[in-house]
Amino acid sequence: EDGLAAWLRYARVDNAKACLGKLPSSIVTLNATKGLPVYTAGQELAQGIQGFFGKKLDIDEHDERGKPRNNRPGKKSNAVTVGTVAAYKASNPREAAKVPELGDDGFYLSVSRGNALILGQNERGALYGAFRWLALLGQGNCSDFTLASTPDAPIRWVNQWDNLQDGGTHGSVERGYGGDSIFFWDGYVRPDLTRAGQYARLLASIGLNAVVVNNVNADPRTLTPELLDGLARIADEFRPYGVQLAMALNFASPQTLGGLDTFDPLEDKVQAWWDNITNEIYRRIPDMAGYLVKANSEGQPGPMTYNRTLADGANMFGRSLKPHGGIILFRAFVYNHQTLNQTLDWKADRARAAVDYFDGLDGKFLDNVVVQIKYGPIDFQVREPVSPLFAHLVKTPTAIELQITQEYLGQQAHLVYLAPMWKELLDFDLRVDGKESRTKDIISGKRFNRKLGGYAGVVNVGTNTTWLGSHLAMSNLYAYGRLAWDPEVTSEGILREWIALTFSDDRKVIDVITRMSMLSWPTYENYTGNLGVQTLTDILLGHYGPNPGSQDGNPWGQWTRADSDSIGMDRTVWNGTGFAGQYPPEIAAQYEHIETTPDNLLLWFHHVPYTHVLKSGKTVIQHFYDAHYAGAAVAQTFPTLWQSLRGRRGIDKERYEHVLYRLNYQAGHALVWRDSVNNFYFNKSSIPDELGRVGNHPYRIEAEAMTLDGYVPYDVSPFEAASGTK
Ligand code: BDP
Repeated sequence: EDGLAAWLRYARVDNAKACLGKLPSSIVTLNATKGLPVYTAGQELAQGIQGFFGKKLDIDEHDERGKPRNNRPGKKSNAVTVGTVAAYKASNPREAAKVPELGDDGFYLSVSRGNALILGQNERGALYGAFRWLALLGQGNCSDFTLASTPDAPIRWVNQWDNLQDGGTHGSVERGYGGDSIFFWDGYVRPDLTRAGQYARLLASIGLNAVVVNNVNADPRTLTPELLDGLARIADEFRPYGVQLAMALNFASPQTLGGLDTFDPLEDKVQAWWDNITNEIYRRIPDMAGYLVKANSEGQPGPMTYNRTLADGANMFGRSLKPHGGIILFRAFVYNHQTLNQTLDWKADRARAAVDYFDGLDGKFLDNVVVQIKYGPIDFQVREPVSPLFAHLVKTPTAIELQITQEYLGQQAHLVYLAPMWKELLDFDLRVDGKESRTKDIISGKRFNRKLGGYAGVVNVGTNTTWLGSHLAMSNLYAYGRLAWDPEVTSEGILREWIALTFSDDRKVIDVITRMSMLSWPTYENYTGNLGVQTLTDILLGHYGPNPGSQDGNPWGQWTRADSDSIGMDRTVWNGTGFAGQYPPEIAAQYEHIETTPDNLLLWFHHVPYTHVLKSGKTVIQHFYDAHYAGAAVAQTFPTLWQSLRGRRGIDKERYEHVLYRLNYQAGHALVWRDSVNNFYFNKSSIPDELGRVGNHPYRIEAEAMTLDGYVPYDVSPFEAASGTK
């Protein structure tokens, strides 16, 4: 098992025999066309049932009037029928009338005594229904049931930060930790796109419906004819799975690629250039989903270059896409990384940027523009409050941007199961107009009565057979899809299902991996930066190991403002940057005061002495020391827990070794984290650890004390990240 099949292994289930009598004996597809989702659904059902139970089913294709296309003799009675509601109506109007109303992409699934009916509101809905049933069968659940399910939000997209070419500072997938791009190589679309199709299959199986295939830091060359032809080939690989292709654009393309003397969004020739290129794209890819644009952010060009508003910029794309039914996801991640400087301006605060820049723009966007907002106001940290921008855009559809690739969260070398964090963010009640306003209901469109909205997940899979670089990290992709479909499912429920399908439904396997995974986010938070101080990682380069000293004094501005006696970013209105005031009044009031701010966000909102006493009765500094020790201690238990699964069903040698290697590494790196962060704050504050642990590690063998052939000691910067500076 190399991970390529992920949760779609279709491995034999434990009680296969018990199910045999309850399974259909054939598959009927309604009006299926090869290369489209209903056809794919038939194939998946055959493959899945054969894999799970060893039972081979024939596929009978029925035409648009419900008549068999291939009249096989000896037709069996029990069948699983799969198709769209419309196709079912044509052959079976009376039964079809009983099917409950479904929303876009929804499905109806009814299993009864060896017969199954899987109907989609559209073609891909049928495929989603087939995959849902297969997920249940794969857990050994072959009981009768009826289910009608419509996704909570229409936008369930994946963002890939793939570069056309290798040689960027981070290789060919920006913030990707699973190898090179599966789409691009050497400036072109790869000749062999097998992996693109396999990826689409995984995404469809969890209800995801579009992929932005190139980096948000977009290369204008994406729009050259050769590249567009290549993108059309990717779209062809996606189509059988109902996954649509979308593209990230570089705002300055009319100038850099098109040779115009401007990219001002209000110039007619610029609009005409985009209209034309958009037509060119749709000529090749008629079902293209739309665009994603990062503008005026981290050096990227945008409308503000010409003193135009962000709405002027977004609407320009909206206009070009409109005749084709496409949508534009315009990112809210707008901030000026050059002028933000805390040393010059005490009130400078990157967290404020999104609301400040979008202020006054609500209602000014065309109806096919969606604002894509990172979950927190800064940047994918281990704990952030929900972005207040969700509460400001009432007339404008929004999507939440989550990160499946663990950029600041251990880069897949650390186990961090993210569903519990996402659920907290999605469940958070922003109290807009004093009414219940949960993030999930804002983005789905329910709260403000909008049609569009949803989810964008930065996934960044690569050519590695494990997709993300780690087998266990795949639970995050699985959870992302399941939550985008239905944010009510529980983190633990998702996990148990994913484990059963990825490894096996062996009770112990499920329990142990669930336990480790559910512990993993709080554990990582504990050893990398707690109390809302953010992940104390290196900020200027890789965003990986500990480097608390790099957090302050640079314009990228994820600041802790730690000095010798106090720490935390004062974001209050009365004395700080005013960020707390960007929330609706009830929430603003809560964050404004130390007493009502939850401890886990204390240092996000307030600047306090190290000796400040928390609700728990501990001082901030002692909590820091203790939490880093506690987190690192839990990480030490992961390898042992995993080892208890050795030889269990589904835990094959290849994956066992791969996972064990990473967990051992994590256990070690957690100690490095613990000691660097603790030493750093000990050096700053000079307040000793009550338990005498910090700065005192008698059991450790220091690297500089070893005699090793071929190794040379050198000075490490920052020195706290090393032992004795070496
Ligand atoms: C930061 C990443 C950077 C991205 C940027 C973004 O470090 O690689 O380009 O976000 O989301 O987190 O645009």
